[in-house]
Amino acid sequence: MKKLFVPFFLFCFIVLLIFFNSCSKSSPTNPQPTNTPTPTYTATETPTQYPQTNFYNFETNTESWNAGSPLFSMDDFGISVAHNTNPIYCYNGSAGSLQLNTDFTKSLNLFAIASFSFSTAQNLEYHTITAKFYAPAGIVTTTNPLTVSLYVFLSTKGYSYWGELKPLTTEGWYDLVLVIQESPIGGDYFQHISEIGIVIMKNTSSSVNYVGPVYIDEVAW
Ligand SMILES: [Ca+2]
Repeated sequence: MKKLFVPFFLFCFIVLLIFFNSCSKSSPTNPQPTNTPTPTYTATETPTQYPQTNFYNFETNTESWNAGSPLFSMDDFGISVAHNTNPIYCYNGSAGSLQLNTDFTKSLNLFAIASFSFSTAQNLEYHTITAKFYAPAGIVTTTNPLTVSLYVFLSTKGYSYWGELKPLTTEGWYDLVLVIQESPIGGDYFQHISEIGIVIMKNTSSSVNYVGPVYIDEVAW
């Protein structure tokens, strides 16, 4: 039964991603006055982003990050997390990083996730989530590359919100960013985040058949 959750979960993510991409495209922009010498109104100020005060550096352990999501474990798919101390894969000379062991050889394995689940839902409106991600040589390609992104998830709504999908085309470190503004119209979703994570996606036409680790470090928000 567990295997049924993977395509379903993936499908939900993709549907929600498309929905919120479409929402972002319809966001209003401030018109530029062209012939009015004195503005008659003051535009709404851009809300201030909160400073990043939460840090996961993985210096001594995995800091309660998991493979998969609280909704499902990825253990059955050969995907797991471990603590890495090889300095090559620790960002900026730090002592540790999070190792996510992936397996993209199986037909059902179209993604791999490392996540952190909050014991109580968090208000992440106006927070910026950042992370460092290391792609080893074996997982990169320029043809139909895998992508990596940060995401946040609300288990109570079954709702996810993703950052930019970065294609894994070169070996090395990637900067991941997810800027969270106000919640979508009619909701306070971003005030009740239950999980954050990093997801690696593979499309079905990709020829990448990688089995091995990727690395995550310096997650902050
Ligand atoms: Ca570190």
